[in-house]
Amino acid sequence: MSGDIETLERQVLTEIEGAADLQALEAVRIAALGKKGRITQLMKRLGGLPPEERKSFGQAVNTLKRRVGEAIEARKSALAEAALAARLAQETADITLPVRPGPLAEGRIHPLSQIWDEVTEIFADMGFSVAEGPDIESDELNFTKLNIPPEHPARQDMDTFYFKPRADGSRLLLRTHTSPVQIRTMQAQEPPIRIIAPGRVYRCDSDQTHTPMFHQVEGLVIDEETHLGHLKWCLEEFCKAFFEVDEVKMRFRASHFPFTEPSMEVDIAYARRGNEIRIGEGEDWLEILGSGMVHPNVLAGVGLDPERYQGFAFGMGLDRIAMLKYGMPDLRAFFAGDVRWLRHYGFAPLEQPTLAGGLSR
Ligand code: 2U9
Repeated sequence: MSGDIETLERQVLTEIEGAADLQALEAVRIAALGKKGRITQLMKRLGGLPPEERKSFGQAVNTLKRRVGEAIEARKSALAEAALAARLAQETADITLPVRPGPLAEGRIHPLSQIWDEVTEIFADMGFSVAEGPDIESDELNFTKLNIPPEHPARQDMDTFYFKPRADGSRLLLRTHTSPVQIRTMQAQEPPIRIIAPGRVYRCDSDQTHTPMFHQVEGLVIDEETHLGHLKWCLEEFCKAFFEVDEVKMRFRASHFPFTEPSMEVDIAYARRGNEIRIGEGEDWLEILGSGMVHPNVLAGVGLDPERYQGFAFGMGLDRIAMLKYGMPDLRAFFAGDVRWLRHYGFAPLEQPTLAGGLSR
């Protein structure tokens, strides 16, 4: 009898070792330990044995069951491991290879994201950090702190989207510029400050070159002895880097903003050569940004002594400079979600703009 058990054990263990996959192993398990399996059948003989043999027989079958069960588990792990190793060997990907044609290669970076990265890269190289703030702002931070009191005409000019008034009469609004981010930064940290604030802004306006939501990047530098020369140098360096030219002819035109004094709008020269537009040379002018020295009232409003600190600020429409740089005629197409447009104007996803490697390729 114990000879039978040993033979069965050898047979079953051999079958387990020989099972080539999980399915074959399951078949072996059922044939041995299933309801009608050989080991299960063996147990049924127990009743017919003389009482003195029953105990040792029962123990021997139980030991057999345990060993076979353990062998099956061990084989199962080995097979699962082998299956995983085979799959891993087959599924290796060489991430240094270029993207193959297919849906992945179809993806495009939106021109606005591209411009955002280019501008950030240029100012980061000059030591600016990026500051952010909420899209929903208070009247105080969007206007009052920027030297735009309640009766100021700029409040109307900006075509503000207001929320319903609150119980105390105050109204929240969608920020009309990213300037409140600079106010928040000045309230939170001591000079020297050197930040850019890129983000969405909102004005109730819509035509070929205006959308109710658009993007700005504004910059702010606050330090002791900051002057117009710093502003001019900074914006010239920006324009050369942004338009990827060695020299750029620029014009600083006197202007007016409530938050800067003096204020200047900045134009760059361009020339039309046949179908091509040359930026930085020629006799025609393109307005690209506004700028100025931070108004003393703005400095005082955040608790900075204007006798000790000065600063310069600038602002530009990201969508507008994207249109200029990449020759896109209609701003509304930016937000239409048309893949044909994106395929035409978009950028390759694996090419990040860097000053060393080139901003736009
Ligand atoms: C603080 C102080 C001063 C930000 C500035 C401009 C000039 C400007 C426009 C460009 C085109 C807005 O997108 S646009 O319509 N912006 O001309 N912005 S100076 O001046 C600041 C900001 C914050 C505390």
